[in-house]
Amino acid sequence: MVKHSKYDQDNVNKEEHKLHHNIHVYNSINATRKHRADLITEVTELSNKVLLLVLASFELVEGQCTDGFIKHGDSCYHFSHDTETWLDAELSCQQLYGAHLAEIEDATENNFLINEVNVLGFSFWVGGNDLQVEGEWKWFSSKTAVKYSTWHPGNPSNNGGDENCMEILDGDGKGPQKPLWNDKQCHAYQRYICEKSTTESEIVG
Ligand SMILES: [Ca+2]
Ligand SMILES: [Ca+2]
Ligand SMILES: [Ca+2]
Repeated sequence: MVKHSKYDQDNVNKEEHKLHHNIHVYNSINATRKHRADLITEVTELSNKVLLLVLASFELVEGQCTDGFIKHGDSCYHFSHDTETWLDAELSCQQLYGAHLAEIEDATENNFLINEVNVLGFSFWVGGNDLQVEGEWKWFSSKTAVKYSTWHPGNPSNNGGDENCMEILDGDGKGPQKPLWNDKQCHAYQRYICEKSTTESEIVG
């Protein structure tokens, strides 16, 4: 009887031990699962962060201007050293840089450009023209009407009936310079300002 009871007790102990062992195994499996889930979450968060960093660096590259261009607002500008007729200036902007002659939308953009023109001390072609209809000034690339303007007093003058292209005057080098716009004969040779959006990629070839 005692022996039998001892046997039972041993069995009970064994079962209890097994049970504890199983609970322990179960708990550790659960802990491993949780650890794994935590790890996956961590890795996911980390790769999201890496992705954001990569995107941010792309944004940085995209928002910059290529060599020879100056950034202002959402545009990059190139002030040429060579001189061209107005049409060849536009073609140079397109073919060399994937850009166009600058289009001046507002006072902020104009102020930025005339400051640069003041420093450089030359007159520059920009994209305005009235080639299609005399007196109707349009921007070449966007084909939009010239709304904001800072014409030199008495201009556009259409002197000789043949002034259809827009330049930013260099201020004649007199006193405090204040470059203003002038209409000029399109076949004159001038430096020129190219403009392209910071998000446009450079056209090669
Ligand atoms: Ca512009
Ligand atoms: Ca004209
Ligand atoms: Ca004029």
